[in-house]
Amino acid sequence: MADFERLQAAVEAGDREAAVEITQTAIDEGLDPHAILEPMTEAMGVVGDRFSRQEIFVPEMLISARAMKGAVALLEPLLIGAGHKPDKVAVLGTVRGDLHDIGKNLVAMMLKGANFKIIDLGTNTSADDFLAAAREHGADLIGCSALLTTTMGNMREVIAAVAEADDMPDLRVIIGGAPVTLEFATEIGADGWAPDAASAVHVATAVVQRARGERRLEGVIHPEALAVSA
Ligand code: B1M
Repeated sequence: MADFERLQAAVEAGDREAAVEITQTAIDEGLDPHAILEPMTEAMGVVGDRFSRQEIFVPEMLISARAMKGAVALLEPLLIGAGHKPDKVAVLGTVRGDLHDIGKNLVAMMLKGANFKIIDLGTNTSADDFLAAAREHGADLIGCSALLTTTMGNMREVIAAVAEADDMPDLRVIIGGAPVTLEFATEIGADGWAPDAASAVHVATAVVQRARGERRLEGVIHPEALAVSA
């Protein structure tokens, strides 16, 4: 039987092989992929706390990230689901100066499952790169991720660049990442904000629907606003 405590411990210890093996067992048992993700996300929180207390350093954070990525790769087809028929395009990336990509990758997988075609620009993405990719692929949406308090400010550059690009009037921007709040999203003029990958799907979809005139919603779209308006 899949042991979630062992899965969390494996990711904390950076034991990729064990994380992959336990994840495969959980998949074979038919467990919900979102439930399988939980102990891994929990593990990254523990790793971050240990880093803050200087009990571990960057290399240990990195091997935990690799263990989680190895296991998440197995979950990808389940998170995306069958019958994927893209009818919206999103350009995703972690902002300039930031190398964290696990959360952004989860957002990408879940948006694919909600029929978004994803153009993933990876990490350390400049405003110019976001814009060029949006133009090239006729994107409906840009999704920016940031995990550092020192890089979340770079989301402003993306929003300013989109506002200046008068050839893409329907292009919208949603933002997220651990330090990014609704208050910050409001302050910088984002179209949507989501605290996690699952709610990013609802927010992204609603933002595109509003841009297409299919839905009326005021202000920054966020999960609570959607619950109220549903
Ligand atoms: Co870094 N790191 N790190 N790190 N790292 C954090 C973020 C930190 C909180 C650790 C800590 O001190 N407790 C801290 C930031 C402090 C701060 O700014 N407030 C930190 C630091 C300081 C650093 C360095 C500066 C360390 C150094 O060099 N001295 C350095 C910076 C490098 C850089 O980016 N320029 C650094 C480096 C790294 C590694 C490269 C070693 C590695 C990243 C590997 C990788 O991603 N490939 C790493 C890791 C692994 C972490 C922690 C431990 C885990 C991050 C993670 O993957 N979480 C992290 C501690 C923590 O998060 N508690 C930490 C799991 C993931 C599923 O969650 O990414 O939050 P998350 O994504 C969530 C939501 O935020 C949301 O949905 C996701 C899923 O539900 N979400 C979105 C994310 N993007 C979204 C976009 C959306 C919507 C929702 O719309 C578009």
